[in-house]
Amino acid sequence: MELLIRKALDGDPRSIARLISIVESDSPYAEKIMKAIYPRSGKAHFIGITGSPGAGKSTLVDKIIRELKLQGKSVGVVAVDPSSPFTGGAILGDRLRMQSHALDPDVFIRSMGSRGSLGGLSHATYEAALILDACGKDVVLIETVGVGQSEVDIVKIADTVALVLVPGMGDDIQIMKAGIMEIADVFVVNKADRDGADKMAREVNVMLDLLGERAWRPPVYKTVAEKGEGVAEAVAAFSDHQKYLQKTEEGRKRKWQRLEREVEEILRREISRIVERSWNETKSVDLLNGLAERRIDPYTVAGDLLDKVFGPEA
Ligand SMILES: Nc1nc2c(ncn2[C@@H]2O[C@H](COP(=O)(O)OP(=O)(O)O)[C@@H](O)[C@H]2O)c(=O)[nH]1
Ligand SMILES: [Mg+2]
Repeated sequence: MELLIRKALDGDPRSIARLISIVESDSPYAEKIMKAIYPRSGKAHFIGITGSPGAGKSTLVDKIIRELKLQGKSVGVVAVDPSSPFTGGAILGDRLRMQSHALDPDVFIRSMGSRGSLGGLSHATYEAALILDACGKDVVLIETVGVGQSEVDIVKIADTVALVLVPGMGDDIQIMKAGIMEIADVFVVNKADRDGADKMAREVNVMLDLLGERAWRPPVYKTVAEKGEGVAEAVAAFSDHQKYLQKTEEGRKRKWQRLEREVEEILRREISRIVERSWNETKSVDLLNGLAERRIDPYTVAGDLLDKVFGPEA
């Protein structure tokens, strides 16, 4: 294990992949790995790329990687797709779209399904990003399918959130109701080769006006991801946003919030593990019969169990 961690921290892609798999599988080694890598993390810029399925996120990520590489940066990608455990199809698609970097040792691409807590985004996503960070990636791109909660959850992980929109598609109505306007730091209107991109960009700006004055006014860019057009400008905005966070109170607040949530998430996981173990030891035919026959109620059962685990004072 020590050797594996050392090799990963030195940037060996296969060792990094192994570490992420171990952490993802929730093995008893996961905590050991996270403890070992944690002191080396905290340097990378985490950029969330979110938006509706088909908006062009993976295509865009591919071009963002290219741009970052031109700047001499090393890049890690975590692509999260909730449909993957069942179909695998979407993830294959993501892979294909980022294939131009498949053989590049400086670019690490990882796809994973989303399950577990943190809303739609699994904690493993965040841990994978931390591992990539510790293993020397300058930038970690996190692609999430913008369905429901995961779209909003990305803000808990990423320093900078880019929301990818496309002309038409009724996105204009969608974004307003999803409360997504507030979480985006940069707007990307992709597929600008299609009609309506200017209108879309204007609408976003109007909505940003309605949100009122903010220290960071999210810029709106038009891109044609397939051709790489406009991508350099968007990437420059990501880095402007990072600089903004580094020198403002908002940046510090975001960081602290994330750290708080990290501890809370670990606490939740550990506590439920302990409680579940105790419940599995406690439950019996007698007890379940008692519940069925209403000789005892589930609140009392749960309360007794908690008393047993944490003591009656808790
Ligand atoms: N016309 C056009 N199509 C694009 C553009 N960017 C991506 N696409 C296409 O849109 C489809 C979905 O792209 P993908 O990157 O998989 O979207 P994702 O689901 O958001 O990751 C693919 O067929 C892409 O080739 C663009 O700028 N213009
Ligand atoms: Mg994709």
